[in-house]
Amino acid sequence: MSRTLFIADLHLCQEEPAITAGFLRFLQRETPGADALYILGDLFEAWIGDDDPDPLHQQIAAALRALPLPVYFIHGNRDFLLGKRYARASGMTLLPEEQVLDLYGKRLLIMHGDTLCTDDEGYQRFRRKVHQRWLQRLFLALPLRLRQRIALRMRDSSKDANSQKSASIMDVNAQAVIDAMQRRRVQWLIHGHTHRPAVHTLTANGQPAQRLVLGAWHSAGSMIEVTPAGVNLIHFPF
Ligand code: LP5
Ligand code: MN
Repeated sequence: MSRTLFIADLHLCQEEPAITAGFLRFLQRETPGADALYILGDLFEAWIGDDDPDPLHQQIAAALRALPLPVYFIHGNRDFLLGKRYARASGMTLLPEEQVLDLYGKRLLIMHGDTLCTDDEGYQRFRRKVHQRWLQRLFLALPLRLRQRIALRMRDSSKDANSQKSASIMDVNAQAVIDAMQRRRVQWLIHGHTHRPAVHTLTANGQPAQRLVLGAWHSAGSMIEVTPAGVNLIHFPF
């Protein structure tokens, strides 16, 4: 049967080998026979440049490249610097931050989800800054060790900032969701980022609509499967 798979927020890193093992097993088990795999950001815990010699990156690139189906990638807020070189090495196609898909007769909007968190003004300011092309070029030109130190500092500041923020500020803004779905004329939205896996029903374009949120891969896997029969959020052990 036709099926297309979506995942996000794996936050792969050396320190969490169980998640990497779970991901590699997921690829082996789920991708044969599927039409495509979409990775909606934060595949990696932090990305400081395609030239990072981290062996985990090579291992993941080799696993992705060997897959029998097309793999698409939308950047997350941790791996927005993942570039063309790594895309080529892993065989992934980089997509823009929002993409509309036509799947088995349904129009679906996919994105990482951070842009929907418009109540989090501190984050949106930070995002606008680090998405400036010139600043990214400057950062990528720094020595690797310095980039590692800066990323670590950013992670620490982010953890500090998050501990001061309410849970609702760090969730999506309801109007931002409706606006995005109306702008793209879709009744289906799939995203990650908030780590709050759920299927939400709402009204957009004057009609019933659904927003599916992928879970983070902390202690179990999370994926969405779209088939001609429907859209399912599925959790599974590593
Ligand atoms: O990531 P998470 O889950 O902790 O929180 C996110 C938002 N935070 C971020 C920041 C990332 O964690 C940092 C990733 C760094 C890796 C790449 C480095 C590349 C650098 C490139 C430079 C061009 O995304 C967090 C949200 C939360 O999601 C929920 O939506 O709230 O937002 C913040 O925490 C933003 C803060 O409000 C302010 C940002 C503090 C960073 C300050 C930078 C200081 C840098 C010092 C450098 C010398
Ligand atoms: Mn994220």
